[in-house]
Amino acid sequence: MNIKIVSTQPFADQKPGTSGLRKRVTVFQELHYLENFVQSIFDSLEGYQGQTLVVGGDGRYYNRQAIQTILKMAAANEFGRVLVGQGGVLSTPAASCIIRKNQAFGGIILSASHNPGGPEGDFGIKYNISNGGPAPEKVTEAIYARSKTITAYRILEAADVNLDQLGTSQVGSMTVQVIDSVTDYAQLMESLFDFDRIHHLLTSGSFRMCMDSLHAVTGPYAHAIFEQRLGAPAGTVINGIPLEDFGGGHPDPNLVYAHELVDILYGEQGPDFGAASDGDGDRNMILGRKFFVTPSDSLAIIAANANIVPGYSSGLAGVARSMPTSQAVDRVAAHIGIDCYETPTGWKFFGNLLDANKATLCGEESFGTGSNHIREKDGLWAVLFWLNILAVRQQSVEQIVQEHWKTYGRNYYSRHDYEEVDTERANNLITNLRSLIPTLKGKQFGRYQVEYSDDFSYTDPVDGSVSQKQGVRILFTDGSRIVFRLSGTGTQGATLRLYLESYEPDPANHALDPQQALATLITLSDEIAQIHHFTGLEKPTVIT
Ligand code: G16
Repeated sequence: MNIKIVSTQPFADQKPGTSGLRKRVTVFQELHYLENFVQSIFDSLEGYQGQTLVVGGDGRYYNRQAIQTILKMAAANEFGRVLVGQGGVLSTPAASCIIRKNQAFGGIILSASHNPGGPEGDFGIKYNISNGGPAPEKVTEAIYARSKTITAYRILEAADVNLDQLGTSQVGSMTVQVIDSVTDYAQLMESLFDFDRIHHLLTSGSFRMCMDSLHAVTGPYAHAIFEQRLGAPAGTVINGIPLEDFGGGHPDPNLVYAHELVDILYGEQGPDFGAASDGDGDRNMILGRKFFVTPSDSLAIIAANANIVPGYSSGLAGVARSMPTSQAVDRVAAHIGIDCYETPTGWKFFGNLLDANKATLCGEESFGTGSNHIREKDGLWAVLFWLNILAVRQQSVEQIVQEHWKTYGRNYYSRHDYEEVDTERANNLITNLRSLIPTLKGKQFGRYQVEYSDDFSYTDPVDGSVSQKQGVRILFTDGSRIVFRLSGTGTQGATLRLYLESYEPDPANHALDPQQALATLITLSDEIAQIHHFTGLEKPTVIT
């Protein structure tokens, strides 16, 4: 066994963002770049020798090469066993499921999520801890600190592992087990949902669905679960073959990038239900016939209907949402009489709440929903949850949402993104906003009066850790909100996110277009933050 100790120098830019380290593929291909980060991960962990590591990715370009490197480094760093998905593929939720099921020490997930792939696209790497969830900030900070001082990494000189062949082999004294990417995850789904009822719905002939996997990782999972297990006709899953560059598309399940699905659902004779998931399978978009369900509403509706879904019928311990996510779920929690937690953006902040059984369901405006079944958000889980609700309630998606609004009121919601803004200009905008915070309280802007404003800070109720500067929010006396923050997942310049929300209790006013309902707040946000002035952009690049 020949372990090489390779001398290296630190890279200054290996700070993990909202969800791991995301960079252009070309950056990861630089000499030692990937290796430095992987060794920094290992160096910030304790007691992993002889333990199990789970490795897999969303199948994007560079996935296979990176996995071969990681296997040799894991062996040289004395892991005992690695479980790797066949072909190097594991969706993020499946990786979380497999870490938990096998009581692994942790996992390395290779993905840049919804960012485009291919040689000129993005790549990413993140570490998940033994609960199956993204490493909390204290771990990501330790990795970053190590990446700034690293001088060498360890790698075994060994042949590549055949990732396509199921079975066990050795890399030095470490065992590598290539496992089926789908089986464990599909079994977990079957344990949570009423598959008989969903099967009946999908084979009744009166209900049609379309699932768009956007040529990303969920293709094999969706084929196995919806078509093979639940009986949906072949062709229900579209773009179901994963491609290294996602077919040139942008694997982001929203109205802009999942336009093929949107056209199908909004066309004549469209199906009853549509859904899409992202590059690594943790995000979801839910559509009815000619009807879009916002992620915030989806979370609220899932919470309100959990009692009719087997895995959740014994009640919810609580719910959690990221701060910029709309407050629709808060109303459901208040109605049921359970706690609702507000966390910073990033799934890692839900981990402690789920482990401590303070929350059962979690969700984010960024098309992410999930539960305590794993420690990642889960795209196909959300689709199955909706199918279970539809199978029991026998109503259309639109009817279910409208009844929900009638009961709880409607939280009009939209997010405006300003992408690829010059980083310094974006930072100036936020600095300027922060300086305005003390002056805003009580101020009147037309019909809106500021109730309070702050830069969101979160104290974790389980371990007491504090995360500051998580987004500038301006709350008005009528419950409306404007939130500004910079994305932590982009790879090019900065992305300014503007989140807008207003509450409408009266069903007579529930049929407005959100941009229309939020028009005054949109104007106001530019007045306060001077978005055009600072970003130089006339209008948002993406509206969701
Ligand atoms: C990641 C995080 C999410 C977050 C999203 C957007 O999702 O896991 O918690 O909401 O990024 O973050 P930002 O607003 O900082 O860009 P994913 O699906 O990209 O892994």
